[in-house]
Amino acid sequence: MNRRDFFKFVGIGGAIAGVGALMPSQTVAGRKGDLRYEVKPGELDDYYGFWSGGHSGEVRVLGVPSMRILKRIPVFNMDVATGWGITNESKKLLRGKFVGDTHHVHGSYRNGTYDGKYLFVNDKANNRVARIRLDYMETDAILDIPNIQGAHGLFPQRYPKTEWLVLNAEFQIPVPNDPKKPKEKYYGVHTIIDAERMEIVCQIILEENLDLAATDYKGKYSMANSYNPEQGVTISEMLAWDHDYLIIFNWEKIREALRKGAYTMVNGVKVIDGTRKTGYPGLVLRIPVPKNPHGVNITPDGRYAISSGKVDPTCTVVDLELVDKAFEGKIKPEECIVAQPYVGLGPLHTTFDDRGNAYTSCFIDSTVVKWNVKKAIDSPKRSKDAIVDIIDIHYQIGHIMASMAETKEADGKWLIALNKVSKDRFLNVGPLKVENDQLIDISGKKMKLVKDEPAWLEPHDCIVVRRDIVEKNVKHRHDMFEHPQAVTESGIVRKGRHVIVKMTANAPVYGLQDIRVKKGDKVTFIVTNNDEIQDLAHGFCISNYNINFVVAPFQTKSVTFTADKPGVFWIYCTNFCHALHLEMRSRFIVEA
Ligand code: RUQ
Ligand code: CUA
Ligand code: CA
Repeated sequence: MNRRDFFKFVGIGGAIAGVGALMPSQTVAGRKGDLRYEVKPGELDDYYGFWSGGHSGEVRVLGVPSMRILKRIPVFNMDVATGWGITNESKKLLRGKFVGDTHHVHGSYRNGTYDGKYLFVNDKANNRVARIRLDYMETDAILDIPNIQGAHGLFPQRYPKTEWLVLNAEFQIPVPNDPKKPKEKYYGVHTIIDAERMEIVCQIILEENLDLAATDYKGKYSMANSYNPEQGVTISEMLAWDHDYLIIFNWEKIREALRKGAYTMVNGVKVIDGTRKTGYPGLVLRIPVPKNPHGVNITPDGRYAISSGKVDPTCTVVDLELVDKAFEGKIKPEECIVAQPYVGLGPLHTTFDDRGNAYTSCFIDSTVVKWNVKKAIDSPKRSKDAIVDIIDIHYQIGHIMASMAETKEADGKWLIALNKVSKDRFLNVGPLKVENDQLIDISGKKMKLVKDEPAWLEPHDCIVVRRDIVEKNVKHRHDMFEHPQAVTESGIVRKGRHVIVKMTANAPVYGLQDIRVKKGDKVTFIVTNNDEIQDLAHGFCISNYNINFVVAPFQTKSVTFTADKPGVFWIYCTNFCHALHLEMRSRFIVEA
């Protein structure tokens, strides 16, 4: 036994009897646990993986199981390779904010599974929500959320389809944000967003902070774990109580409060009171769970909500059918808890297979713990009886996600462990090392680690979506006239001191060879790639003018700036598009 295993054994202590059943020598029953994970040259992956990019501000698309990175979708960041943040179109969405922190990326749903239409992602840094269109895999809307800080848990409605999104505010603040307010007047906020219009429907304020988010499979409830109902502003205050809450929001009551006008307007948003004493009746249910919980995930059958202990080594299983009764006042909130299995130290998130098993990430133990939900319900609270298998990961796991696990079509094939620390798993690249996303085959009884994948800071969470759901919706070219200024014929229009240059890009030429303006003119370039050929992007860079973007097939982008430097400036194509790509250039002549 090596040192690490020794410590683990000591840590698990009394679990040794349970762990005995997990010894590697045991034969594997049931499904084989030997899924194909090598994707050979020319072959395609079985799943699209969508990763939040953490404080890089982006979203990444990976192929699973190869773990090849296929695309980086700029969202809250500036991306020079695509020109995101530089063009008029992207500036309009970003409004000058290029710092983001994407934590939770989720797809839009219909009937409890992904419909392949949109992704949604939060920005914890600047309190925004972005929507990505999956047909182009590009960001198409960004919504600023007032009255909140720490925009964290985000989840779309799963049933009957995604009309609403919920967003949890992890940090409590005064609403409105008045610095004179004492901390007892700081609130957590549950924001409801119209997913199609990307508008705020309303906000519910309460004393508790709201961390991770989930919605049920019936369109009735959304939820949040709260680790700071104490309204603490220091770490010791946040750890003061021996229990915190899993909080459930009743959507019928939210709609009722809106209909009855039971809200006040704060910064243009309808704010409903959800506080303990004066809150709208029947809207919020607080289920006590052990100290400083993390995560809330719903079993694919829709029956149970599971929140992890974080500071406590258990998971808490809440029966959503009992939640109905608790809202009706027939039982107490704590009576909704049907199991509390011991899983390990530092449990954070839970994911699922299609065979009734849950997989919980344990940060401190650096393990993934597979446990059976039914077994946990039949076992005494805090017992280890429900544990089926434990696997070491490398190291310090945060999020965890199995293929299709956030849908009713969970398929129990692949599991991703998103590990915060890689230590010695890759070549040393200096003090700031990559993270380690590990691919685990969960198709058999025992979990099997098959791949390490370095991940640049800081992929936070992911979803793994069956290829057939997404692939059919992804387009090869833009719908050209979706952009109202799409250029079919090149030309220059002068309106006083504003020069509007319309240009086509068609390999290997731009629609205009020379563009002449006067120093001090305001210049707008509108560029449309009207190449019919698939997969042929053109770049548009103006030398020494700090302008550089690409236009995908049939896409239009524009840029407006002041021609403040006289001289001859070559406009050139940055994206290798043709044998004469280097000759694809035009002169931008700024007369003194
Ligand atoms: S939280 S590591 Cu931002 Cu997703 Cu749990
Ligand atoms: Cu167009 Cu290179
Ligand atoms: Ca607490």
